[in-house]
Amino acid sequence: KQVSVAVVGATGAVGSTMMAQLVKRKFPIKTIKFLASARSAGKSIEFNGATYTIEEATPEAFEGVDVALFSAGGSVSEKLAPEAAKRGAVVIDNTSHFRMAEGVPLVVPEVNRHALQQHKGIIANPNCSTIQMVAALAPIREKFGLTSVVVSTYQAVSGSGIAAIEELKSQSAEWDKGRDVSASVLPVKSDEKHFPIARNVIPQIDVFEDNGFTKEEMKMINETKKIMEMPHLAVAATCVRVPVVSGHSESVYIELEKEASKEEIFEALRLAPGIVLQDDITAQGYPMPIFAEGEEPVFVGRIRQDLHNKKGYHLWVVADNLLKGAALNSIQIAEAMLEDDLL
Ligand code: A2P
Ligand code: 11C
Repeated sequence: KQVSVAVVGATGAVGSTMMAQLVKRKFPIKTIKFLASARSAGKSIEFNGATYTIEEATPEAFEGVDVALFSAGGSVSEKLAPEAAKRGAVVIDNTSHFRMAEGVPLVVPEVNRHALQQHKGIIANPNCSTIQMVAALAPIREKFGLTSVVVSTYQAVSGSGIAAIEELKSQSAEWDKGRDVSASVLPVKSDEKHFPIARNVIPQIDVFEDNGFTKEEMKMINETKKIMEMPHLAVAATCVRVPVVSGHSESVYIELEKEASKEEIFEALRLAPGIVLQDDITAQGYPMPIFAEGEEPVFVGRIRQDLHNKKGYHLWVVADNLLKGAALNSIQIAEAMLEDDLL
């Protein structure tokens, strides 16, 4: 079966990665169109050796589309995803807008593929930092249960879009100026203050909520419970931006229901789809973002039993945030829907 595809936000960091994934994975495309803002409409875009003209994302643009891959910001999804769904397209939305909505499946195929069956036209792709964490936790939960998760993240600037990548690059070029380098994007474009990310780490991703956690931290907390179907799971997160272009890293502490040996945890991860166990401390073998960039799997290493709690384990989880964290997971959702006759 071949399907008609629309990529919304084709000029962005995630949109362009989605296009590359469609080609790489040989997604069965009947027709494809590339949508962005009015600013880009009329410009050319290359795809699989051919040149296409970018169109403005309007409700009518979704006529005849089978699957619409959205990555143009929450407000675009809010306005246009229902319009696309109304016209018969299945929307796979990369923004946070619909993720927690009742009736919208929030899916990492290796973890909760079955949730796709309940879709009503819109499927949400989780936040990048959530995807890689639940992908690593699900096979462990399967065998040993899970009672709590405490995560600290080290997130790459590409999670914040092309402007943030440019900012890190230009600040790195201005390195000698030290703390006087100019900043106007990170931590949050719309927030009052901006700080350099070169030579720095910023303990703020997205805006603060009333409870003192940031929106990114609350996404990790709420999305993890929804995807794992564990509404009472105790989850806490601290999300931090680091001067890495691509590849989010996470230090994750988990508590299990049952005791497990390190070898048993290794075995659960070795057998899990989409996971690469990279844990050989005798040879300094552990995941790092420079090696995860451009790669599809979620890499897990530095696995240690806690010294005070035998049911406690520490893990280090790294993945390319634009691939498994966004574009690849979206395409995998589309592939799963095709296989399961949902498209
Ligand atoms: P455009 O290039 O026309 O502004 P990133 O997160 O990497 O900055 O990418 C954002 C993506 O969302 C871009 O493709 C951008 O297109 C698109 N976008 C932004 N605003 C709109 C809008 N109002 N309608 C459609 N697409 C939009
Ligand atoms: C970041 N996780 O790294 C964010 C970006 O909800 O899809 C992804 C925002 C989202 O900045």
